[in-house]
Amino acid sequence: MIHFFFVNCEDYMFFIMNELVIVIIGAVILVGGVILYAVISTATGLEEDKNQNYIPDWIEKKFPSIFKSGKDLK
Ligand SMILES: [Ca+2]
Repeated sequence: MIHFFFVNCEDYMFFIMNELVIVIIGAVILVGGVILYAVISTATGLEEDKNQNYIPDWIEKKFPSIFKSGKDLK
């Protein structure tokens, strides 16, 4: 029913593009935040990082299929 709010196709496309941009920016901020947290927390010693790869070891242990290096961690 959303089509009734828009007079023409251009307005509708603009609305969709805005939504898409917001979602993409949100995803980038989320991923960037996780990477930033991983690097900062391991570099400052906040999180344990025995193999010195800037990924907190508990994350590597939790997702061994993504982080192959986590297999060596005990
Ligand atoms: Ca690590």
